[in-house]
Amino acid sequence: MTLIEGHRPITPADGIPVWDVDPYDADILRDPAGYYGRLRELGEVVYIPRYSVLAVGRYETTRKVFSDHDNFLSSRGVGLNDFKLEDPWRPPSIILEVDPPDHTRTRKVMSRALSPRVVKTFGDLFRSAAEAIVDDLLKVGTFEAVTDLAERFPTTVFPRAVGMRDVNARHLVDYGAMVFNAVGPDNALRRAAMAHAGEIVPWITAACARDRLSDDGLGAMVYAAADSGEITEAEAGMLVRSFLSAGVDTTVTGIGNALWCFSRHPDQWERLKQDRSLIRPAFEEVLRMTSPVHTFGRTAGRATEIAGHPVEEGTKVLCVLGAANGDPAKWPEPEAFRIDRRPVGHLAFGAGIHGCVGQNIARGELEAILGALLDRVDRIEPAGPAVWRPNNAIRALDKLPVTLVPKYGESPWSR
Ligand code: OVM
Repeated sequence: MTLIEGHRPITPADGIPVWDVDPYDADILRDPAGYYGRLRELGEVVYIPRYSVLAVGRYETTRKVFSDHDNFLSSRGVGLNDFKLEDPWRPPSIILEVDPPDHTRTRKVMSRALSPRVVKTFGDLFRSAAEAIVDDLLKVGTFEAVTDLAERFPTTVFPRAVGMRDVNARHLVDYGAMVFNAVGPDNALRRAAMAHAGEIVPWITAACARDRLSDDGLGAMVYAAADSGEITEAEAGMLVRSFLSAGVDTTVTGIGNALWCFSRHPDQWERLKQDRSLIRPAFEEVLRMTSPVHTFGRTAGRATEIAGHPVEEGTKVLCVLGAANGDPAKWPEPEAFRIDRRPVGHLAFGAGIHGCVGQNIARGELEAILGALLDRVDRIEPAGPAVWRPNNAIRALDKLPVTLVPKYGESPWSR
């Protein structure tokens, strides 16, 4: 037998539905609702022969597999490639692509750096940057929100929060595209993203060194853990790389998707204008509705089971977070965007020991953007069709033309 995408072909247990689909087909990635629905409908777990993987998309089962780090490993990669059989494209992440007990030590350092207490100190930076960008955009009124707002804000504030001395917004965004497309198959998307590797990877690696970081940012906090002997100097550099891998594309996508939701659901923007205490719940609903990270995988580290179906050791399991976040068995009227839904337990940040360690900073960034918009903007209107950008792991927009209609009496020129 030949190796398919670097993992061992499996024989699925009898009773597991076989589905001849390519989850990484560009049309599915652009508009995944039908794929999500069919995946949930077919069963608790399905077998996809094209990649010789299992896939789960019902809420309870997806949550269970995704958080069961004893049976379903991260150390063999969270994409289609099994790191035990094939070399990864870069040295594996020491927080994402690792299991306990190694994971426990690095995770502790990152949770300290990204704790609510630390994130709070970035409040003024996030607010002033959000206000300046929104004021700027109100001067033109109509603009392309992916580049001019969704990419611009995180690439302005995040390198400053990390304390990067070298800033290259384009490289940060392109590196994110590489990291997230890399978990998919060797398709055109992955190849196109990887085409930039020769220039970007060395730039990223260099930017993570201690002397390329200020002494008052998140990077310095990680290097302080090296000084105290908790981690090595090399590990500190690797953890800074994780900030740059996971912190840019995800928040760019969160902002873009939030603007997409509000421009398409003006009644919910009205509701938010009436009640600003809904800013945070509204962002959680954006995350549930759009699942910025739509799919991450795990590898069965031993013979186990999913919903009573036997699973052999070495099996890759796609956890389709986007499908779970739209499961009608969990979420009443899942396709309705309701900012007061308070979707506790959504899987957009994952679940379990690998649950997003940066979720507080992500919420802080979105709060700043939505707050600056609420202060100034009466309506967020579509100014053309939204275009989605297919990515093997991220559900993000490629183009989102919008018009911001200022509140009466709110002139950016007077500021
Ligand atoms: C990392 C990493 C990369 C991508 C995603 C992520 C969502 C982490 O390099 O540690 O978490």
